Amino acid sequence: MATVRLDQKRRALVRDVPASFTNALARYFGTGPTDVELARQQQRAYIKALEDNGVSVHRLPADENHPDCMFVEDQAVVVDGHMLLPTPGHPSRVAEQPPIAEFLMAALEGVQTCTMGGEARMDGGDIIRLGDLFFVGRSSRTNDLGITSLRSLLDFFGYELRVIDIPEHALHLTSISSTPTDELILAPEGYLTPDDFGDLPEGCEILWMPGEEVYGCNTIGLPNGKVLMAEGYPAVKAALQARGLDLVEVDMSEIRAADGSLTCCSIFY
Ligand code: CIR
Repeated sequence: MATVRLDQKRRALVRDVPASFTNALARYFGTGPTDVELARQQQRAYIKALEDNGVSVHRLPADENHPDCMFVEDQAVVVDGHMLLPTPGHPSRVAEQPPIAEFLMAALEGVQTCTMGGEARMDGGDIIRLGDLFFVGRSSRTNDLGITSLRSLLDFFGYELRVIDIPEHALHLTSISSTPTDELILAPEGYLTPDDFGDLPEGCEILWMPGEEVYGCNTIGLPNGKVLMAEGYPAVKAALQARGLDLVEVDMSEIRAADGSLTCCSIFY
């Protein structure tokens, strides 16, 4: 999950891959997954990579009625122990939420939870966090009313929120960007521009990647200094290594085929 600071990434929730995964929504990175066993194998390697690097992972069972259920990031927004349960932007994904919400409410003792009403829509995958500064994508899944709900939560903490318009050829903000550390943003040329992010806090910078490595811009930084990244993105790899970061590469091919990136597959809480 992209809404917790690096030092808060100790526990992650994931959800198993259903046999119906071949029916997952797919419009951007692929034409849809075809091999459920391979997706499961890749998810196991992803979980192992998190566990090997100090994250305790809880697995929820798959929901066969919801082919996209493994993409838990979209279903809950956890910020400093508070939780916003968004109304997901795609109607087929709305009913994935209750077991995730139930688990997080039990795990986060005393958590303050807010929900969205009316026409507000948001996928958690539209949010990234750079220390105390947040960015939200206005996308085909996240609308202005959804952004207003998020702003109310962040105002409570005094955190700034900036809105970025997501180009039509991308799904979410996290599909094209991430913060591998609390000071770095990875972003692809041809999708985003420096103006989208505005002036960054002292010591922060954007690493611009070639557009063809857009998928590689989604990474997960961990408290032990390691960064999980997808296999096969040499420019991203070189840029992170040049910053002294230690990388753990995972094969995401079958998950990518359903437009899922690394962050989409977990919620840190
Ligand atoms: C969808 O279209 O909703 C899924 N197939 C992919 C969701 C990816 N989630 C994310 O970027 N946070």
